[in-house]
Amino acid sequence: MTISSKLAVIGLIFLMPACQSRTGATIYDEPSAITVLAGTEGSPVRGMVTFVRKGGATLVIANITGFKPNSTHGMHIHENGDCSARDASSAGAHFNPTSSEHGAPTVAKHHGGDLGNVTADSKGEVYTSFEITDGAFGTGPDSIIGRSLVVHADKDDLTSQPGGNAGARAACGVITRNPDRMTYPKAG
Ligand SMILES: [Cu+2]
Ligand SMILES: [Zn+2]
Repeated sequence: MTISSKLAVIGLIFLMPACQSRTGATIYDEPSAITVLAGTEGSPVRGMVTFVRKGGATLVIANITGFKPNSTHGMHIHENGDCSARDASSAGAHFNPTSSEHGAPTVAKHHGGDLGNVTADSKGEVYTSFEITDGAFGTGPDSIIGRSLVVHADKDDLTSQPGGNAGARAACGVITRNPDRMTYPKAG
């Protein structure tokens, strides 16, 4: 992304009073959570991911840069809201409130924090949104607030235990409530 297009995106955030999502609901009216991803030591990966509750599902909106072109990366919610370690090992294991096995978010057996993979475009950037059935924003044991989001150096094979063999942690961010309902408009 060029600097001018970045400024345009930032401008949009503040100038669009109530962006309509594709389903017609106003995303700012829904409970929302957000994380700012910072690269682990030596990693240029960074970004912002928002989570918006939509009925029984959670819309995940990911804007991440710094990957190699056309590469695929596992993304998970991890149990500890702690990205302080240089390799983000402090984030702990996958968030797993139901004591399940690791898997794809679309199959029955998966960790509550399993978000599958994101794929970077030719510029190494990810602009995507998708829905998951997990992602409560409350204070119960299934709440993602106070957990962390981790993107990995490698692809999640969606099968290997306990973490999909997704490799090193490329970036990490603590998930917090999003009282300002801030989000990026979906690109593309
Ligand atoms: Cu992970
Ligand atoms: Zn998992």
